Amino acid sequence: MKQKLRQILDTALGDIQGAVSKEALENVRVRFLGKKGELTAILRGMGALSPEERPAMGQLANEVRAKIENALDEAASNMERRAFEARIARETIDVTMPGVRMATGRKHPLNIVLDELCDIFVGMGFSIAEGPEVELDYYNFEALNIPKNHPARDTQDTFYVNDNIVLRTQTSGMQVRTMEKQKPPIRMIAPGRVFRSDAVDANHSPVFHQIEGLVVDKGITMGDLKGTLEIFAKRLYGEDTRVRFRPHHFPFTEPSAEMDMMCFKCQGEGCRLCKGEGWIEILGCGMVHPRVLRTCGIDPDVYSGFAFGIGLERIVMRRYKLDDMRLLFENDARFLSQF
Ligand code: 2NM
Repeated sequence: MKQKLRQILDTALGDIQGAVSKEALENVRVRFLGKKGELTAILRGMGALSPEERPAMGQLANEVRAKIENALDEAASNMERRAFEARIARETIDVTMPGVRMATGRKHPLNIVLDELCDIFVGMGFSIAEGPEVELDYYNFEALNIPKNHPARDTQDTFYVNDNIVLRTQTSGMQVRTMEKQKPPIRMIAPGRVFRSDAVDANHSPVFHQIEGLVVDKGITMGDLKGTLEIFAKRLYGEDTRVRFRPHHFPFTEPSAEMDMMCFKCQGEGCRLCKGEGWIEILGCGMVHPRVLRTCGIDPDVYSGFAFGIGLERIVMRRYKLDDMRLLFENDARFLSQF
């Protein structure tokens, strides 16, 4: 029996040493110490021994049991320690490694210039009004004295959602809304995205941007229009900038004009930049038509006003010497990351 116990101990210790997992250790425990285990069988057989043999053999069996249990415990805790060490090694962070630079976004060139234009007007006391890009026919055309048969209303030029709703072709709807709910004095600009059914090429896009402005008060004259827009041009292009006003026609203003600035490259001589004109068109403007004022609830016998509309894309293209408008809408990061 002594020999049998020693053999059990040797086999158990060998198996424990060879065990590579918790499951393997548990199998060893069951095989030797479990209810039907080999050592358990020996202990049960003790009853057959003589009373003289029993104490020594009992002690030996208990020692074997204790050794196996210790070996199992030790192997289990070794396994846990090794797993923990492996995890620590795996999760080690080298705090001396150089950092990974985060890719930060940046302002789109249209927004760089838009923000600048807004700053200029805010600096002159204008407030900013934003509104819907999907607009009622009434705000986009009707209230602006654009008659039903006007070519601008043609489906060739305007995206219609239905008979009454369009994608706004100008931001003037916000001017109308402002006049409807605010008593003069009014000084506001409405920047935003507008839509016209144009084919895409280097100088056209069905989506583009405008900043339209409106001033209404008692005694506003063409002199206020010219002074305000000349200051705007000088703030944007420098104090040396010269401007001129050319007669024009818009249904919503009377009289109407376009403002040009003298070509900064040829000083009015005519060159490639200004296409031989000597002048570069900056914006459209005019005195708000009395009919528009009245439609919006403002008495044209008491108040007068001027309005203007500035196309953003052309200013941006000139500023950054872009020869193709599509660059502003294709969102190619190689282009945009230069700003
Ligand atoms: C332009 C040119 C001239 C304009 C007029 C109005 C309103 F609502 F007050 F009548 N808003 N914007 C206007 C005037 C727009 O764009 C070239």
